[in-house]
Amino acid sequence: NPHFNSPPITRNLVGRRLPRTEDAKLLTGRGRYLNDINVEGQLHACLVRSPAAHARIIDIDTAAASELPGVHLVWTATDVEPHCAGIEAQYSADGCEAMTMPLLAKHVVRYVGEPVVLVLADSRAVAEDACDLVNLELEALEAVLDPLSSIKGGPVANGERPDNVGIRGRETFGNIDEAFKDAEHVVSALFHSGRVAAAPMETRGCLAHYDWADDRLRLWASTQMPHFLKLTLSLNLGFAESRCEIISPDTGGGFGQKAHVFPEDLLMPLASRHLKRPVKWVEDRRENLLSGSHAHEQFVTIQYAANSDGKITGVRTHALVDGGAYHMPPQTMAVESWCTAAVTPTGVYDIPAAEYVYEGAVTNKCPMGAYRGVGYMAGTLARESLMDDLARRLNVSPFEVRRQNVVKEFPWTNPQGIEYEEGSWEATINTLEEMVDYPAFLERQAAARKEGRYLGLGISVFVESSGESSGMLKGHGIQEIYHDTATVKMDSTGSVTVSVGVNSQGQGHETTLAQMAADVLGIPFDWISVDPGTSTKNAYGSGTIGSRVAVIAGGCVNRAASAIKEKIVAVAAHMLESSEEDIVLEDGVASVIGAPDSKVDISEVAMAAYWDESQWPAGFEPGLEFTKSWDTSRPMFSNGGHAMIVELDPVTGFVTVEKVFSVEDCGVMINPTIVEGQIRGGVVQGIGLGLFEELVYDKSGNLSTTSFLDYQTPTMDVSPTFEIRHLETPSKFSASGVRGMGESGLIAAPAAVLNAVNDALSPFGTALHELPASPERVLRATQGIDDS
Ligand code: MCN
Ligand code: SMO
Repeated sequence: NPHFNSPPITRNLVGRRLPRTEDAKLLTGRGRYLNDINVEGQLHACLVRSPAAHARIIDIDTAAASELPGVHLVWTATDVEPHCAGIEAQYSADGCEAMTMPLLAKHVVRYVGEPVVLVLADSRAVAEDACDLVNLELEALEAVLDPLSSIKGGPVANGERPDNVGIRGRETFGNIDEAFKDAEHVVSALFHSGRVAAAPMETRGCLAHYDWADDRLRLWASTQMPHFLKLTLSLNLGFAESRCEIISPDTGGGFGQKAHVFPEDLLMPLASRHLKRPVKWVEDRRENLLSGSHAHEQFVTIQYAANSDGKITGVRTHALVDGGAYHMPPQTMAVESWCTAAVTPTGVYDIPAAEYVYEGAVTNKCPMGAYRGVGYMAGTLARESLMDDLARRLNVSPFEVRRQNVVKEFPWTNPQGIEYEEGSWEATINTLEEMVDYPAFLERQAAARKEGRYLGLGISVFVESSGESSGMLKGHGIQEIYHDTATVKMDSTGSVTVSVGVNSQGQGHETTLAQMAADVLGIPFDWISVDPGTSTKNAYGSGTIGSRVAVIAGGCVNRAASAIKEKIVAVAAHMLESSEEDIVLEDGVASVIGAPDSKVDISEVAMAAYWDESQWPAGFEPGLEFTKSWDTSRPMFSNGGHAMIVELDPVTGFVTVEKVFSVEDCGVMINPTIVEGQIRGGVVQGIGLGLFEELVYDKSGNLSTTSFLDYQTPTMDVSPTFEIRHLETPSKFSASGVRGMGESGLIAAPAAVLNAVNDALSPFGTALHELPASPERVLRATQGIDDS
């Protein structure tokens, strides 16, 4: 695939704050979500889920459930296994061992919430009642719950990995031992980020309709990876890919959770084929919190070696993820510890030597999946919080220690050999310092302390690899191919349809991809409608993950639209009796440079391109439609940072975020309003991780946080005010110079929260190294109890 060597188009709509096309529909309640879709004759599914963390299945008595009026099917593993033995997952990072997740547990259950029995009935209520009538006879096995001890061996959580290791690896770059031997200062800490859930507002679900008359399967699914889901279905269930269509309706958030393939996604098509009836499954919040995949829990030990000036000479990172009972397909538990260790340790800093270890512990808990900033969040938390520990040790400001270590010259190659083309890394630190007015803050903080009020300032800067691509993965030694296509079609009246292979969960692609296409084609915005990957009959794609749509789908759209542009220019040149080089397309009009009266509407050119043979240049093929693919040739990085001011209440331990200052550099912004929405949303989720959210298992492996009463997500009442500034370093390697940014808020905000809390705690002489910084933990810290 070609590079984009320079921004190939004039910017007109790209960069504008256009209101989102999709909002009129979504904000007036006219969105069509999965649960709004019904097919005549559909049955409703409910699953019996394991009540035990680890147990042998002695017997499953389904007789009473089967006899309940309205029940059509009751399946256990024995019924399902002949069709599909489970979903195997293995990531191509070194030391990642394959594991298979069964569709329904057979012989043994391995976490509370694991699917055991599938019931289909006339309504969800009847299906739930039938589930209550299923009698599971279980014999308890020892539940393996502590990742720190399980990774060393002992009782086994899942017989497929007798050593409890899902992934393990180590790498060394540069002379790390020497760096630590010669160090003047060594700082180190263990950071624990709590187990959380992505908790999208719309829970998981799918509706399978197997049409036996023409042997076709249609699956409506709330997913971020429709094409991958289709492939998985066809490979595992024996559906030809051509007989299978995935339709993704409007989606109420995914945030990484819907970037998986779940057992339920395969069970519903299987059951639909078996009964020759449509089957619908929509989970409730309890199921979503129990088994919708968990996220971000890691134990990261990090060490810096620094010389007497505070220049860091080496970094050691050990990242351990509590991976749960299986690899979550397809990305596995590698998404956390491997990603943290391999991608985050040097960040924006010029550190010549690095060593890292990554480990994934298999435990009897819900499997670890993706959630916005996957792997990056825990790594950034460790790197940026230890940076503040170093600043305290050296008695310099958090801005100063970062400025001293930040990379100042580009291109920069980190010790692992990853090249960063360009970034505004130092400018980010300076801009944040200016935005918070640091000297003024210090005065305000000192004055407040005299009144018994505890203010804190925390900062955190990041570099985010965005535009997930084959090039990015190859840079990290991973041999997985990502690629997408887009189809752009201008019809004979000039209106345009853009189809991409990636669907939206709320990111605003219908707006931003139209802005990009409009600029290439020189037509008004409202001539374009974007069909955001609603059916897999459209273009092909690797999913809305890794902040890749602006870069990758945008690149595909640019290439397909550019091919149409060439044909429009050819016909327009013919119509205007000019040469192609002299034709410009702007505002829906094709005109000749230097001869403004020589012009024709692009809609007329389009009509001619289809229906007027007399206007076709020699060899012209009629029609204006192209499908093009694109993938970046190399990793694509954006950068930025956040500063937060918090106030800590020493009586309740409650921390309030007063204000957030964000700096973002995602190259050229397609739509600054959308970019800012992404920052605000991600940062508020980061405040949730930083202060409130935690999934808690009790001593027997039961999840005690199964509703929004006990799992506390952030809401408007804790959302702070924001001040956002943009820096703009266009990429030379993407269409329009864009870089991705959809995860940046959540990548870096939790570190800023912890740093701010620790700054507020400094008069108490303690610092927290654990998230969330909940009121209990903060109060203990004010009493001088150091948990770490
Ligand atoms: N954008 C832009 N200019 C840029 C870069 C991006 O205007 N230079 C716009 C894009 O066109 C897009 C949005 O910002 O409308 C995010 O773009 P991008 O960074 O390419 O990320 P993706 O579109 O690939 O979205 C995925 C990303 C991920 S990985 C998670 S997780 C996440 C996130 O998006 N999940 C979300 N943001 C989310 N937002 C909502 N509302 N819901 C989710 O589930
Ligand atoms: S966690 Mo985002 O779906 O890469």
